[in-house]
Amino acid sequence: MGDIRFPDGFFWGAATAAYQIEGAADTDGRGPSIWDTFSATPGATAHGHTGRIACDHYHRFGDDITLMKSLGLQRYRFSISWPRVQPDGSGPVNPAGLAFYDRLVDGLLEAGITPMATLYHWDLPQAVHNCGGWPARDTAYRFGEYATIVADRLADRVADWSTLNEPWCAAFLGYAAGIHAPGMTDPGASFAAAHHLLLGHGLAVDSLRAAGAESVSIVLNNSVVRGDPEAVKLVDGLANRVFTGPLFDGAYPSDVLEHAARFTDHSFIQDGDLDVISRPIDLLGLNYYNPTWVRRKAGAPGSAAHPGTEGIDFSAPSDLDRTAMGWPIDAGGLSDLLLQAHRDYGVPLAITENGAAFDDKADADGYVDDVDRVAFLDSHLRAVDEAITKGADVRGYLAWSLMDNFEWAEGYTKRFGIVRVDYDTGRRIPKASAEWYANVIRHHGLST
Ligand code: PNW
Repeated sequence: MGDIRFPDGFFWGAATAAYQIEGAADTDGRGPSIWDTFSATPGATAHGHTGRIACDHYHRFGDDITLMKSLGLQRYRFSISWPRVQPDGSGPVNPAGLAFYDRLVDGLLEAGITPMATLYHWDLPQAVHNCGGWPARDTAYRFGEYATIVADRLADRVADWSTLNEPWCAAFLGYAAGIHAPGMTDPGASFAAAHHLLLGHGLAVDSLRAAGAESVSIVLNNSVVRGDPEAVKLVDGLANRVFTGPLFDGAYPSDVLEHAARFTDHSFIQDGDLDVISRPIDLLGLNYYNPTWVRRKAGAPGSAAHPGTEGIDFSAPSDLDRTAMGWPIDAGGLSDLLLQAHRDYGVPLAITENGAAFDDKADADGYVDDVDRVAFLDSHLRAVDEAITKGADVRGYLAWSLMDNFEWAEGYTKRFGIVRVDYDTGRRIPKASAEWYANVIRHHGLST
């Protein structure tokens, strides 16, 4: 081994999402989102936790920027809350909501941190859901209009934009498995949702271009699928190619269409949609947590998030270490992900999320010596280096997450932050992993 240095210009940062950190759910005219409704539904989230207060980043963003600066972060990826900007998801804009993102962006720029804005990280305005949500075509047009509002306001200062975060989660965890908002279990609706998310993406690309955005991307959580070739092909289709086919080839793969025909007649796919969806993008953001293992096994229930996978077993090898989410740790999957994407899509890549929840033990001062998280991040950065060495065009790395936050269905019970949040006082305390990461950034690499 030896020291690892990353390419010149490779960027370092951290990521968050609006509903997971902002709180201030009723403040300054924000409208309700499907996550407010879902998290208020008994049994939907751990302990009934909600994002109503979360990390109170809406009020503490100034201190959070100071913290980012002290860690040496070069970039910060955040998402914009659609219902804060447009409380009903269409019609009147909420000036106070837009003004928050003005303050955030100006503060970041003043601190020398490059903002990377994501337009949609799952907090659909409830009013849009009430009109049909993502299974309805109109939602894509509303999203395109919302994108214009935000881009017209911020693109003079924000160069780097993503349209959607992980449309797979939004469509299939939200509408098929029902474990994310809006909590539906209707596979047909999940395929329609996926299509309208993609259409909304394409329309938002046009909005962003028209406003002069410099770099436009989408963030996917492509699965690295390992196991029996036949099962791998099916799950790769349902997790990855259902999105990357339309985005990069301008067509749905025929095997995916055939499989989905068990649940839908595809009548939501209209002439011209694929042209909009396949608009060129500048960068593909990839979020990586773990691979997916699949094998044929008689009687296996399959995965509700992958419609029609009865007879496939999704369990990971039992010898792998796991995070507090129960997710297997496999850093090699990150090199595989990057090399596959490099080979298949021909577009520059960035890691827009990577990280892990562990059972953090805070000392009396709130300090967490998270050696497990340091080891996780270290091994995954080595995997990024390996992919770059083998030719993948990877432009940067963002840790998930800057701070502990509302982990969706898991509420506040799972901590992904490199900074601890004391939810009683709101205090932020950098963990050992934050100090380690600051050092990685300073050295632009790792020492062995
Ligand atoms: C991502 N899955 O979510 C999200 O972008 C973050 O908001 C989230 O906090 C982070 O990963 C950690 O969970 C995912 O079940 C949630 O495959 C679930 C899955 C994948 C990604």
